[in-house]
Amino acid sequence: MRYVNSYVRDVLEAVTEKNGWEIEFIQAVHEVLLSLGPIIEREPIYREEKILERIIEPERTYIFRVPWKDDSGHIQVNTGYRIGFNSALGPYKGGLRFHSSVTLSILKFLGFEQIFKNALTGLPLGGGKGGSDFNPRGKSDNEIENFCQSFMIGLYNHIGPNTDVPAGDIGVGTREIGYLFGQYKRLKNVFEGVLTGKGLDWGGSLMRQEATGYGAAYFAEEMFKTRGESIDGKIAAVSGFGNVAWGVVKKVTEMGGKVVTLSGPDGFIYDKDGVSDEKTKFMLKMRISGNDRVQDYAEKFKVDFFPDKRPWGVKCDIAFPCACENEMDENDVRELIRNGCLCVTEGSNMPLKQKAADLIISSKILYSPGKASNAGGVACSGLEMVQNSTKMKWTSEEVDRRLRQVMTDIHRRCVETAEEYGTPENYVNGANIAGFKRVANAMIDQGAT
Ligand code: 2IT
Repeated sequence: MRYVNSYVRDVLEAVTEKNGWEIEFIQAVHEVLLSLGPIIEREPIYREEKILERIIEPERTYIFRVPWKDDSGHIQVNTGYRIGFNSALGPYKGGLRFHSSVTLSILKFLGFEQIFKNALTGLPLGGGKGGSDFNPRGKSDNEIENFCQSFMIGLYNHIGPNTDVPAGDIGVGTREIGYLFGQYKRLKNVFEGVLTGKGLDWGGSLMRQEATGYGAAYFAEEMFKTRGESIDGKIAAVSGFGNVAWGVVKKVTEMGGKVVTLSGPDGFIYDKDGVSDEKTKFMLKMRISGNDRVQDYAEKFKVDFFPDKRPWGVKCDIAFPCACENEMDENDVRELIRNGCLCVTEGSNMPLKQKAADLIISSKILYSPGKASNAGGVACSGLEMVQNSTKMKWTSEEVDRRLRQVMTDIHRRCVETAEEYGTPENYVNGANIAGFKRVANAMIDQGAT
């Protein structure tokens, strides 16, 4: 089990008492703080400076009403949120999630994770997250636009290219970013890089769509290299069918691997021939349809569909959870181990329940936490910000080269830090300690903020 330092224990007890009902946030705080024992022990200054007490408290949180009119003319009301969690390294940066499951706890967990993820990229990015409990499923394009415009009325005063730069997440893609951006421009009378994930003709970066999935595949490749192996010839199980899964499928296939599963809230599909080419394009159609179901794939390509099941019982060499938080439990991990899985690379944020993560860490499986392996998305957002502020546009080769470099650097940082703090091959400790160190030191430099 993990070594628990007394300062870490005290802070965990306090946060649990204070925010006990925020289950996902508490889970994320445990996941990070339980890794920090070795560095906290070595550097008493973090305790003296109350870094843990400060880092678990968002710098600011906006919660606002989002009224909008549906197609039948009725007023609907949702809750909008934007959390600026930590700005020690740069403007708040992180996505907006539009999903029925969104609560303050979900966004606090995502914002907290984002701090360390963004720090790991080495780019000047603080951590933030936002969104709404708005459910895009079954909504018309007109309703989505109405909602986005109203959401931006609640938000525009609190964001800006040097303050807070939101992006997409679940339920927020290029279309939504477009509506949000258009409304911001109108309200502020300025065309500036306030959001990332923009369309390619109006400030977006090439490769941003691909970046999260490609980054995860690059990270998995780096992990395999440490064991003299590669993705080439490997079978991959992927969950989800959205933006992250799409990028993973494309890059893994290009690297010579074969992706045999995708999943949705309705179940999973098994495609023994592999998801590739036109099937990959169909993933985009499924996403845009707003139906939120993967069975359409099985019907279209005549492959097996397993209703209400997750894909982790399928025999695979690599598992890429790319759907949502807490999508894998202990039993799933046991199945993967039993079937000889070599590597679990997280594409989504905190997909493993705490016990599932503990089990996998104690196994020999290569395992990377999302804050390391899915950092390619936000890293590319950071590159979009650079292009916006210099009014330049880089080629896809240029962006991809930088993305790959960022992922290789994150991998190296994780490996070196895990070793330095006495837990070799533990990517969770490596990622948490390396990310924490950069943020904590910046916080100390900047005084009691
Ligand atoms: O979870 C994530 O890293 C994102 N949704 C991307 C955030 C960003 O600012 O690009």
